Amino acid sequence: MQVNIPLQNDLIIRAAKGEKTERTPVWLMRQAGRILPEYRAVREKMGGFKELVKSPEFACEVTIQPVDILGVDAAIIFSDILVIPEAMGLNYEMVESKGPWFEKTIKSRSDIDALIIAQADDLSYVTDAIKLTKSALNGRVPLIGFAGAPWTIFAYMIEGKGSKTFSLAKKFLYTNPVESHLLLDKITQSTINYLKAQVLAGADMIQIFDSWAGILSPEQYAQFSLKYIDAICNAITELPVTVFAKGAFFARKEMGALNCATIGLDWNMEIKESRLLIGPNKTLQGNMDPCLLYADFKTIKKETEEMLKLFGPHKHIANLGHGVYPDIEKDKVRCFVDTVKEFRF
Ligand code: 1CP
Repeated sequence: MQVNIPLQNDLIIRAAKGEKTERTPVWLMRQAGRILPEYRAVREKMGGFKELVKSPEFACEVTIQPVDILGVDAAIIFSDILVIPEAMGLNYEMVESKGPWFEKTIKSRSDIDALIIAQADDLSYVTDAIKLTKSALNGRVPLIGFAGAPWTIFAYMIEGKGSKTFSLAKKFLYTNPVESHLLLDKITQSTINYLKAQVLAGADMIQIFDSWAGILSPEQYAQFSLKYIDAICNAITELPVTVFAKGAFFARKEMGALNCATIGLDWNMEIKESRLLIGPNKTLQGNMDPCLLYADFKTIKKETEEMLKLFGPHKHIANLGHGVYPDIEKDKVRCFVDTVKEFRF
């Protein structure tokens, strides 16, 4: 059952809705796992990444770690975007220090026909983790649910692993456009079922990660990605949705027209220009260069304050422009978080 405890800190929700807030809220993409030794200790105990993702008690524990240790204004459920291909019929392995690997990939129309449309029940381990985490958070901060954007999921399903260029996935777009749309449509339907289940389980916000947006041309992006993100935004209207499309600087104007509350910016997207392109209505999230956190404390503080001033006092959720890198010291992350929390306009 959904836990209905009032939120003690709802800054992020209010900022996403465009309401005025006492200060700018802050969280970090990829804050759970990666940087915290406390995460690695739990992962060690579990034996592997997938075991961790599939056990709600441990997923709950590592989801809450950054709230306790870093003092962020939101938790993000510990899972991965690749649970969707798996639920549709493509099993993945998470290879130590290499990343994801799919034994089977999509090569033809019959491969696409063999995939199922994922239903809520296929991902009950994630919704169970959300319910448990909501109850354990006890209203301290909101819980963010998430999914990959259909194009980014498509890219892994065709490629079978990470890639710098995802040229196999792009080749499929050029050589099999009809089949590409069939697959993107199946992923979109699965993602909507999955996100609806996350909402029902108690997520307070949703983020869509289009990590490989930037490798498409503007025309391809409109046709093969934005169209499907638009369908998801039109289906998930119960709570604020954030769309983060890494590298899609060319689509900012179009993103301004999506039926979502917040647009995530990466660090290449100039803040004032993004506001002009996206328009006055959306909340913006981001967008510090993750590498700033390699700098000294004084520089981190100064640059973070500059960023806050450029975004202005409202309709901003502070974050990095992409996920925090695994080798960043946690005190540097804390410096970024504390600078945002102490800053007043
Ligand atoms: O060794 C480990 O413990 C595995 C490392 C790891 C972790 C901690 C992976 C493998 N996934 C995750 C969790 C994860 N992934 C979260 C949970 C919460 C958090 O970290 O805060 C989230 C939100 C994701 C999202 C995700 N997974 C994205 C989108 C965001 C982004 O960074 O662009 C992507 C592209 C993935 C795929 C993935 N999962 C893991 C890796 C190494 C990758 C990237 C593979 C590649 O190189 O393409």
